[in-house]
Amino acid sequence: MATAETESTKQKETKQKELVVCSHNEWDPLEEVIVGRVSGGAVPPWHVTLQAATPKESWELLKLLSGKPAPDAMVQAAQRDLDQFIHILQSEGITVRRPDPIPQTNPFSTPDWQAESGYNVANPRDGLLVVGEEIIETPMAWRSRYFEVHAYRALLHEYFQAGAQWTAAPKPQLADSLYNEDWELPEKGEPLQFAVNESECCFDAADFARCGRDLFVTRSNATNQFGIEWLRRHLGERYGVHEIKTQSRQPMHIDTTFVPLCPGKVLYSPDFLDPNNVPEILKSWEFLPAPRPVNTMVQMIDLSSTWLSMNVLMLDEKRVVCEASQEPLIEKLTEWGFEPIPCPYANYYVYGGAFHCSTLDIRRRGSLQSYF
Ligand code: ABU
Repeated sequence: MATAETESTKQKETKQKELVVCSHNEWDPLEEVIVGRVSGGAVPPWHVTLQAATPKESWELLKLLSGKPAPDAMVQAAQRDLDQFIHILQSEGITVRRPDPIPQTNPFSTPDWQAESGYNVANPRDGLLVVGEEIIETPMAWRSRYFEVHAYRALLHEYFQAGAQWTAAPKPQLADSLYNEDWELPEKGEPLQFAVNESECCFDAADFARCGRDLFVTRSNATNQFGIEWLRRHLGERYGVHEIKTQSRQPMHIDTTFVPLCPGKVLYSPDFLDPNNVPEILKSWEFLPAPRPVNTMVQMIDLSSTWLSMNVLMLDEKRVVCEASQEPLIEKLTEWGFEPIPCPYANYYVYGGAFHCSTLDIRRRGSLQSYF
């Protein structure tokens, strides 16, 4: 005979099954994920927000190629890596969904400004944030990304029709006054400068890491305090939003600085984070220093820091998809008790992301918990 306890467990499981969007953290067993596309992408138009987020060595080429379609050879190489990644996910029993192939190469304008082109739909992690059963469109700071979310509309409609909560943060105007046009790369040890000020609310979802009832965020060249405060108030008292101070001179997304792997363990970049300078709440967590990245630069243009090496995707508390050539990281993760799944992905980096950036976990099996 079923006890009251098993009945209630069964009810919970049934409820969980019905939730089409449900992801509370970065490590519960992954069931459904959106994976980005590389076709139809453009080299992002030159802008101070791009300059502030990309290696200095890439600036001249980025200016030269500004707004042009991504070269074919680049698309094909990235597609080969992407196919392998998708194959791994599907072989692990995970449902893979894709954005619509809407070309991002056309110019467009708003009443306030014009953009030479869009960017790409390679990184769903930036424009959409899943917190529990809610999916939130984020107010991204790059003008080239203003309409990127349209590639996800069909999926958003489907998730909404199936019962998900769908919200859009206030759409910013992205007026000229938002940008600090005189941004300069600070010398090592100098105070950080940011390409966006506080005149409008903006944030990228990839500046947030989710650990159940607590989220961690970095102020960056895409996320300002206005954006952080908007999300804090929106989520309300059920959640804590804690700021992680990055030492990156070009901060853009928390997932190359601070990557929670499972309850109590976080992978961090020793260049970007001082584990002695983190919110008090994290004091009981183990900080695992990521080994120095193996140089994987295969394309002429580089949009990200080398710490994309640690931009891994957890399939559950153990299995972790890592870039195949990052052997020191793979070795360390194994030593720390994880089960790395290597996948070549260096050709994708030119799209500005790796496994975490290029995915959006829609559903992970688990419930809302506090880990602190
Ligand atoms: N989109 C992730 C890139 C972050 C970085 O350049 O460190």
